[in-house]
Amino acid sequence: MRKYKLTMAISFFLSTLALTAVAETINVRMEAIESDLVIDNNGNKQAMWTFGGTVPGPLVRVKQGDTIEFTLSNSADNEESHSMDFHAAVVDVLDEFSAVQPGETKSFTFQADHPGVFIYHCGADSMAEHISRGMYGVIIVDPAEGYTEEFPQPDREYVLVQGDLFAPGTSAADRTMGNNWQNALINGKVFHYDPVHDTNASLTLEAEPGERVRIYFVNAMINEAAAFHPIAGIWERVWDNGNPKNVLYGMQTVEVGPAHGMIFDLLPPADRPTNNALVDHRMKHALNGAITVLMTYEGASSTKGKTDQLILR
Ligand SMILES: [Cu+2]
Repeated sequence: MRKYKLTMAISFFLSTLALTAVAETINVRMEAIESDLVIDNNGNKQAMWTFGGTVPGPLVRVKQGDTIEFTLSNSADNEESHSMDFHAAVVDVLDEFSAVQPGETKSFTFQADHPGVFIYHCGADSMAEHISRGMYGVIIVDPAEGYTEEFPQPDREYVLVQGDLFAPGTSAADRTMGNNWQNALINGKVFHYDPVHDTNASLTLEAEPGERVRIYFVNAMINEAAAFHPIAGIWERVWDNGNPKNVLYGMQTVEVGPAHGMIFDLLPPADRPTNNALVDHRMKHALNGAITVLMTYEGASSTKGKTDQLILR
């Protein structure tokens, strides 16, 4: 009995040591940029507000337990105040998440204690306008225990962020009420990865037959949920909020609310080439931009869905 207790104590000590030993401090700097951005596959532009000049902003990826030292700079050339709201942070909304005036810079620190896939977004007034003009992105917090049988290592990983596109010049009040809504954006563009509905689309997601394809899906739409479904497939597993403890099996359509994220795994057949259309099954969203084609075939790109190719630009 004593030996058992001692073993337990040692293994607890070692696991604590392992957790603390790998925790790192990560520096993340972003600049708020207000500029005209291409919002479809045809080169059309609209006045957007961004973190770092892209929609979505840069992907932040850390490990559970890591400390993030974040700095937001708001150029004096900008007209708006901006702020940063990391959904992976437990802090003070009036302190860390407060607005940064043009010409100012602000830093804060938080520890990423919960694993998962989280949105980050600007929370400056009017939040509806700042988010729907493109001020959002994704932070992935990988679980401290790494991959397990219940949370297996994927062969490919893609990040898909769904956002709104309103008619140019739409006021904050109209955006809040959903007026003048025009399109759904996937990673910043209408039908970004869908050459079927837009022949100008040059990108698709790719995988080899039989690979485990992991989608980090975040809904950045300000008012509406996304009903995420893989046409001609079934989500083999889904993790609500991307937390390995929140697993669902064999799902068809999963509702992802505004400002929420989930992990979706797809296992395409190993013995034939296949295609899936990853859609928001809400037809209003799908047919106005929220369809993504995943092509699975032998000889697929060896870089898409790997290392720095999680968000295809
Ligand atoms: Cu903003």
